Amino acid sequence: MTRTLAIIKPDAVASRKFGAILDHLSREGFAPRGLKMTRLNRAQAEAFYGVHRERPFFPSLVSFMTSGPVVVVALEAESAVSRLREVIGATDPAEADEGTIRALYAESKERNAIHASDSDENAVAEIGFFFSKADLLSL
Ligand code: FUP
Repeated sequence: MTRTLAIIKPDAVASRKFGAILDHLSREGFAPRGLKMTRLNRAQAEAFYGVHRERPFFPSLVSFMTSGPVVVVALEAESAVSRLREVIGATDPAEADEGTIRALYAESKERNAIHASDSDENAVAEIGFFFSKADLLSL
């Protein structure tokens, strides 16, 4: 078993789709190990997406990610990182495979419902960004 981090983004929380997304993750075999609702401040959003700092979409992305609450969940599964990337689909929902979370719930390439870690190394860092060891529990 390995771990990954998902963030259900402000679009999906505001539109009350986060429950359906958590259920989708559960049905796909991901076990929650840490879960919280929080609102990112500007410094947190800029740090979390720091790799994109020079990209033209960065200011808009930070503004969106700080626009309302998110639901952050540390998930455990076999090959959790690659499995979750499959389950969420392509960044742009118009390009996401049918039945993926972004195809089902995302509004646009920016307002795309969910974030998922893209490597095991980033998963460890991103889980640590939101959760202390004591926050991570087994069911
Ligand atoms: P992903 O790993 O699928 O979340 O995609 P990226 O790491 O490439 O991008 C991170 C976030 O930046 C996306 F979820 C949405 C946003 N983004 C845009 O708004 N426009 C773009 O052209 C690319 C990414």
